[in-house]
Amino acid sequence: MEQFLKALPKVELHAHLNGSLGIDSLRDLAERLNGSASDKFLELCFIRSEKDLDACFETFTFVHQLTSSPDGLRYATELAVRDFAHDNVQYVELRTTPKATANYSRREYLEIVIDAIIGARKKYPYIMVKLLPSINRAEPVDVAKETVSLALQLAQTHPDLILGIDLSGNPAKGRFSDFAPTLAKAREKGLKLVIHCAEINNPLEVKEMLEFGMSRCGHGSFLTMEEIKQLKERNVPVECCLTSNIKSGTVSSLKEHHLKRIMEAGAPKVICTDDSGVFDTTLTRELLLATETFGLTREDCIALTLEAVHHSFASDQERKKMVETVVNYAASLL
Ligand code: 6MZ
Repeated sequence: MEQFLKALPKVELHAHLNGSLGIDSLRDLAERLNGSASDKFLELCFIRSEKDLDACFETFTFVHQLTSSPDGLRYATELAVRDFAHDNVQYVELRTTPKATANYSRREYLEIVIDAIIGARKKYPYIMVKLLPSINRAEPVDVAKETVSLALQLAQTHPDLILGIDLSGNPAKGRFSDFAPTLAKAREKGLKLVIHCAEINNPLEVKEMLEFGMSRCGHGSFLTMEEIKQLKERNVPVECCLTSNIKSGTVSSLKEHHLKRIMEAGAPKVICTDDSGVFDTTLTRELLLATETFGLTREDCIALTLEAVHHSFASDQERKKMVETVVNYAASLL
């Protein structure tokens, strides 16, 4: 099964750029920037088994140190694409929060990432890469407004690259209702919305988010059966990130993972990594965990991949190409 899943041309729809650098990439990045990589520092960039969501958000601050310069950010973007390409991912929607440091502005942050993606597309032509700028809900609303405004401007020059906006960050911080008008503006102007929703237990906020609507729901760990049915009616998939949910302690065990309830309800879902670096996983591994835990077959994994193609924000032509690649792979196994 593992070999089959590794070779499967996979589709990744929920991946945070700074969380998606595997150990080798982090070492390459630290060596390039600092001449060497201390094992102690690299250890800080990974979650062990804390089962603590706040610990996850602290972990990102270590990776962010390596991407706080233009060179670090550019190389990290290329390495993240490299890691997905090596896992035989044929399409990835990378999300990232534009940051302002002493070395770049939020606009420059996005321009650097865009340039790096365009460069990486040439180096790894097998993989299609898209970009979803993220709003960090722990930051002020004015920052969110700037992010949406930049995304809209840059989407004009890169319409095949910037396809939507993500709302993420520590779910215990900030209020969705404060960000809703800014998200609504992004949607009105044509950007898709992916929203981290029900990652922690906050029924009132989940209700607000579902009323507001979204193209895909990030995590959904605390959705009730009623809410799962609502998403099914609207054809909104839940982006299920198994290892992330276990390591951050929002789901108690793989067997208890809500992917089971979602599948039983026949509701749409996609399997994703979230932060393949920080959580030390790959999309191959996430699919393997799903097969081992819920007894999925090869055919189920192919169906899941086609479902991910369907829910991606790729163009019709790109989706057609992805379907063909998956179908050809399945046919080659017969
Ligand atoms: C919510 C998350 C997340 O944007 O610097 N992020 N937000 N829930 C999660 N589940 C564990 N995992 C990552 O990538 C890292 C940032 O993505 C968000 C956090 O804001 C984190 O700082 P970028 O590329």
